Amino acid sequence: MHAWPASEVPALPGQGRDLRIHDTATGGLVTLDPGPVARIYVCGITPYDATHLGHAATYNAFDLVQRVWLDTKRQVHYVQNVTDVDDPLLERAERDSVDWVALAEKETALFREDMTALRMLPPRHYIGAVEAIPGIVPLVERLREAGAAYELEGDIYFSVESDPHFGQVSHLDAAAMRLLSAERGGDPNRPGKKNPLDPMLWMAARPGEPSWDGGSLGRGRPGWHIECVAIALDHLGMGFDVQGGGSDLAFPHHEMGASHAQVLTGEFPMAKAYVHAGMVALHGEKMSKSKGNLVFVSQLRRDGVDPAAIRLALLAHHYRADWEWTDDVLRDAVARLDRWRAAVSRPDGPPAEALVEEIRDALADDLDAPTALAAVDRWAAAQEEHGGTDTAAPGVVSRAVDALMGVAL
Ligand code: 5CA
Ligand code: ZN
Repeated sequence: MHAWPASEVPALPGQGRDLRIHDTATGGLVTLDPGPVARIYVCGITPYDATHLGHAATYNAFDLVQRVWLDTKRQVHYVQNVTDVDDPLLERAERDSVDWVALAEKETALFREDMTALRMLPPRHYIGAVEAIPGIVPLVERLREAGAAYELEGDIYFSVESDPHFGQVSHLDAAAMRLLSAERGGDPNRPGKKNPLDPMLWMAARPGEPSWDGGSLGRGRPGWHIECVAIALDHLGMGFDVQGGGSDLAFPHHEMGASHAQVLTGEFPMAKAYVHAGMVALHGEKMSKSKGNLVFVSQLRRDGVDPAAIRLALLAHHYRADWEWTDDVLRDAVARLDRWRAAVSRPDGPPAEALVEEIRDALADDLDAPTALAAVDRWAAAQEEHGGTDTAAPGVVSRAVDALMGVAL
């Protein structure tokens, strides 16, 4: 699949910082030390509805990761998937009497437009589940040959007990895992499973549903976790730097994915940090396609909201916090954008070197965007109050805000 165009990332004077970030698996901050090429896998959308602000907030967090690394002069190998075949997509297509392929293509196209408008840097590889099937089948076959997978009425399940490290991403107890598994795509109550938590690797073809040739697995379609593992191992290999997504993916998705990969390769861990963004709510409840309490990026854009203001609204919240979208959040962001644009549109201003370092320090410290915004606010306030004589400063501020946070002033 093709991704979307990259906005330019201006080079900044001085030195970037190594990223320190919260890792769900260890429960603490880790300072990542990627080689010259940092490797990150971020779970992509299931394209059955338009991009909402919760999605945008999560992708904003990982865009910051990429920008902090680029500022250290590293290359970034960023991979993202599109879950372009899965139950929720097929159910929505059925409900709306539309072709599931057309629905996935339409919503993926809209996602690309939203990401471009928000200046989110694209992944180097943007891979759909369907196109990944030829790589998924041999992995499931290998798991079965290794005794880590078993068949139940034609479906193939992964045995969580085959991974001695199972549980080390989310650290939940069995009861909590069981609850979340039922909520998030698992089937803990299906009779005949070895362990209720075992996730499906390959679902045998169901009447009226799309299916693909699975070699020795028979016709069917892939499970959700093996999709991301196949794409990540194919393009990044084991031991990559960051596995990213929203906090609702920590269990079961990232736990199961890590187990699949660890059993397949015999290596541990799959990723050096499992990074999870908080959930954005609307009217007191997590924004979710299934509940329908959504604010769409594309709707805001149609309403004439500047994408840079949407981006500032996201950046005003720490990525790990759960927060609520309100009209005030957007109003504050629009006002901040106006203040910043006025401040950088003058021919000179207060010196900006220290500000660039403050933004770098804040973002390298677990992506603390609110602290970075506060630093820019102080510079803009000083500009408004007494101005300055540094003719380079307004340009330096614009470039820093764009390079490090994707906000075009
Ligand atoms: N296709 C899978 C991942 S492989 C999936 O979870 N798709 S999704 O469309 O449901 O979500 C895409 C990303 O947005 C995930 O990282 C998810 O955790 C995140 N996300 C979904 N809802 C919210 C929300 N309300 N707030 C923050 N992030 C969210
Ligand atoms: Zn995923």
